[in-house]
Amino acid sequence: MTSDSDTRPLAAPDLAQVRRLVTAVPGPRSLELAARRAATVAGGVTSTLPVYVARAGGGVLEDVDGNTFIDLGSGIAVTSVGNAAPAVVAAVAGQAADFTHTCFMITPYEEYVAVCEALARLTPGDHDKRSMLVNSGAEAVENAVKIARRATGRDAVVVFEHAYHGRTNLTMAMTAKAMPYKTGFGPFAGEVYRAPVSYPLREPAAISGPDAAARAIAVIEKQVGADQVAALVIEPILGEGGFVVPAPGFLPALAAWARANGIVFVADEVQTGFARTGTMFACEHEGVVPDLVTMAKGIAGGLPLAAVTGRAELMNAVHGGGLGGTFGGSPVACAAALAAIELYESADLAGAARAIEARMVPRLRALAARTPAIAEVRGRGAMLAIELVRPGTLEPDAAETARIARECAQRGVIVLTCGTFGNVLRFLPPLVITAGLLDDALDVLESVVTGAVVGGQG
Ligand code: PLZ
Repeated sequence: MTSDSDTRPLAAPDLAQVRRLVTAVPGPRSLELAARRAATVAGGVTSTLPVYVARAGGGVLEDVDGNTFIDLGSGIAVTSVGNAAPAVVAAVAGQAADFTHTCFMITPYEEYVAVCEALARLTPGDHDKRSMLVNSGAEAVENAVKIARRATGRDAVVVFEHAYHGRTNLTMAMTAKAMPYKTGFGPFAGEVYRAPVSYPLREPAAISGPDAAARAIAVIEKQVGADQVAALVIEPILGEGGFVVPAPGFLPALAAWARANGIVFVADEVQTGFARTGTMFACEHEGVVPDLVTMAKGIAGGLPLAAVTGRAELMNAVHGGGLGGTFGGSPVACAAALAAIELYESADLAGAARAIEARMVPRLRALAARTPAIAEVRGRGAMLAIELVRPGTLEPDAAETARIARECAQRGVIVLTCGTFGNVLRFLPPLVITAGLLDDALDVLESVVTGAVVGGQG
C-alpha cells in the first residue's frame, strides 16, 4: 500500500486513482464486445466480470465505457507492482525494440541469466541454486516434478486436499477440485497421491500443525511408501482452494520429514510468491527452505513468465536438453521481471503488503464480529480472505459469496472468490494500491455484506 501523497510514478499520471461509474456495469461497449465474443471465443473460457478493459494502473482498471474499478484481484495476484507499472512498460518497450525472441535453447541472452541470478538471491535458503524459466505456473509445476523424478529416480508425487497446481494433464491430476478444472478431462496422469492438509476452520477437532503433518505423513507412508515418493508439492497458503493458512508447524514438519526421507520438498509459490504475503516468499513465515520453488504470477509485472529455482544438485540432475521450451524465458518477459523485481525491492513491496494487512484485517474482523455469516478472516499480507457460511453452522454459502462479489462489482470494486466450496472472498490488491482506494473498497464491501444501501459511486 502506498500513501495518497506518494509521488513515485506507479501508474500513468492521467489514470485517476478513483472509483467512478458512468454507465451500467457492464456498459454498452462491453455488451457489444460480449456479443462479438459469444460468436467467436470458446464457451469454456469464461470471465468473472465481463467489463472489457481499456487501461489499468496502480489500483484501478478502466473499462471501454469509461468506468473505473478498484482492483482487489490483480489479475489473480499478478500485477502486484501495479498494472502497466511505468518501469515495467519501459523495460518491455526497450527489450522489444532490441529483439523479441531468439529461443534461449538456440542463442541465449543476458536477461535470462540475470533473472536466474535474481531468483537465486531472492528465494529462501543460501545454498547453491539453479533456475529454469518457462511460461506459466502449470508449466513450472510440471518441470519441478520432472526434475524431482529425474533426481530421485522415483515416480510418486504427493499433493494435498484443496490443492491447485494448474490445468495441464499432470497438474490437473495434482489439482483437487473436479468442477470446473477436471470434470470430463480425464484420464489423468498417474502416480499422484493426495494427503490431508491442515485447514484449521474445518478440522473436526482442534489439531496442531505438527499433528496435522503427522496425520498426512501416516497416510503417505501407508498408502504410497516414503521410499516411492519423488516429490511432495504444497502451496504454503492454499490459493484457489480457499486461502487457507495451515496451522503453525505443519509446513516445517512436512519439510523435515521430506528431507529425512530423500523426498524433494516443492513449495508451489505461484500465487503466494513475490512479496504477496508480506515476505518475498510465503515459506519464509515459518523458516521453511524448500528444495524447489515454483513461481509465476507476480514475477514479471503482468508478462507471462514462470520459474523453477532449487538446489543445484537437483536442478543439475537432469540431462542436457531435458528441460526447455520455445518461449520459456522470453527476453521481453525477462526484461519485465528484472524491472518488477527492482520495484519489489526498492519500493519495499513486502512492507507494502504488510501495511495492506494492517489496514484491512481490523476492518474485516470488525465486519466479521457483526456478521454471523463470516466464519473466519484469514491470510497473510495482501493475500487475505473471508469464508462465508450459513450463520451458526460451517455449511459453506457459495450463493452469498457470489452475491457479494457481484454487488461489489456493480459498485465498482473487483473482488474474486475461491475455495473448494466456492464460499471464500479473497482480496489480492496490487501492492501499490493507495490507502484511499483501499478504504473506499472496504466501505463498499461492508455496505454490500451488511446489505446497507449506500451511494454506488466514489
Ligand atoms: N499453482 C498455486 O495458484 C494458478 C488459476 C486460474 P498458471 N492459479 C490461478 C485459473 O482458473 O486458471 C496457479 C496457482 C498455483 C499453479 C497455478 C497455475 O498457474 O499460470 O495459471 O498455469
